[in-house]
Amino acid sequence: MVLASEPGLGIVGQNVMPLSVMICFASLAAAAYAGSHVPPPAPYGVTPSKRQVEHAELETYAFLHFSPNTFTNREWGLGDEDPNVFNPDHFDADQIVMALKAGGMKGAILTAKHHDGFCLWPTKATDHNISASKWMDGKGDVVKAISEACKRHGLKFGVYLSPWDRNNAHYGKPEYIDIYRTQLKELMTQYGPLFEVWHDGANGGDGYYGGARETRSIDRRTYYDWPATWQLVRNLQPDDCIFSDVGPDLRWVGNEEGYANETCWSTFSPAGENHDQAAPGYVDTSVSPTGTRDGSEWIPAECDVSIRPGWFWHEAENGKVKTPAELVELYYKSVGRGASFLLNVPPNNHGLIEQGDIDSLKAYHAIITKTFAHNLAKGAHLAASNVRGSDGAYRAENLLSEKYDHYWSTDDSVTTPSLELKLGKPATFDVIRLREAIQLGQRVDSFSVDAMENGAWQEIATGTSVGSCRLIRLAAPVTTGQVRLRVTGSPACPALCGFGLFKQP
Ligand code: FUL
Repeated sequence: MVLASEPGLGIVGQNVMPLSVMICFASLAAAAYAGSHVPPPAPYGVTPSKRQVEHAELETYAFLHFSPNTFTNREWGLGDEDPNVFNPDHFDADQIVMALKAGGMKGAILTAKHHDGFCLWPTKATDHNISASKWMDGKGDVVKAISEACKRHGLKFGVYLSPWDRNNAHYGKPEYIDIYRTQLKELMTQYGPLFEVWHDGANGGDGYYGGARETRSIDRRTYYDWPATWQLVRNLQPDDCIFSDVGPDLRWVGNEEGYANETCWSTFSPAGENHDQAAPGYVDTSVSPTGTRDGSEWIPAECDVSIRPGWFWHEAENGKVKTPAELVELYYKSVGRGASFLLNVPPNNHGLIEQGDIDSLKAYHAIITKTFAHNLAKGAHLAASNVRGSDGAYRAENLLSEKYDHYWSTDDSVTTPSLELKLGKPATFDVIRLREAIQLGQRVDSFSVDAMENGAWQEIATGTSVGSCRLIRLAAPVTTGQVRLRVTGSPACPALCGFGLFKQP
């Protein structure tokens, strides 16, 4: 079988290459490269779906928290807000999306409905929606506007739909599940292809609830019948990744500060708070930042964080926007640990992104772009201790391909190989990047990188989990003409498709 790889297409990284990994997942395990007689390594453990591989390539994308809270200066609206409070006087979806794009964001996830229950689109499932506000004479649709702007500017679009609804009179009763699913169905069918749907674990408590003004709690494990609810997403948007505390496609990393654990597995065995069946809002979050080595499912971590202290815009926080250096740090601690980086950039009460946020995003993106613009390992002469079946299909040079379907691999019995790179002339670098061919599972347990210094190998870095991307920043720049990668632990022969040496500006 021929792997449908297109020349020049590969892992996106930050502005490194255009997107696309075209792999026939179903038959990959049994396939060999065209012209190769040596079968590829058998997948190790659980492997990602095509939609998960495509999602991993995005690396960074944005959250847009926008709701009545933007106008009432709250983080969690009670649900009794007058729809007329939602009144952005200069709403400009292009300005919002272009600001995200300037920050290198590859997609945007809009809070179509937050806990306060106000829907930013004219849903038929509740009157508490945008058509009840005077904004645009009740003809506005923020979901449509943002989704179309994303399309215009080449970003993917996704939605956050809060399961908790502090406005709805039926919340907590069976009727609400139909309402929630109707809303989900509308979002899945009216706004084009979605790349992610976000199901928050925050759920239940006090609220307006149609005037009852009481506290309502639900059984987080059973109330939504999540398998049936998610089937609806699968049926209507098969390429849409479903996020929740427990996946099924992406897991919450367990904190809202935007970082994963240094060792972070894309595999995860979700467990409930009492080590029983897990559900959104009911999960043992102590495992979430690390994942589970050899876990039962492929559910990589997503690191969500706001560019400001709050999720919603508050005038008082205009001076508290994260600095470019802080955002760069978060990039290394999320994307650089095999997770994705979901950065919230909330529109203000005019319906615009603040200039201070834009400045920070741009400067952050400029640093990341400059850092990864030039891979100093490109063009190196490579010598591997072993190549699978001595077959060119698995040659060492594939390590520099940045394409999942072009990887360096070894014989099944060789699990701790090494590879030397002769750079041609000495180069100075302070960032190392490694990638695994994740369609074959997460294989590598640990690795080391050495530099030739004064005629002897010196270990300059060690790491554990790799997955879609592993970045290591060195304490100080290293100058050398020879680098060595050693896989020091792997339960199966490794399959690596990316190695980079970079210099931070
Ligand atoms: C949390 C919510 O309660 C916050 O308001 C915010 O939406 C954040 C992303 O998720 O659980």
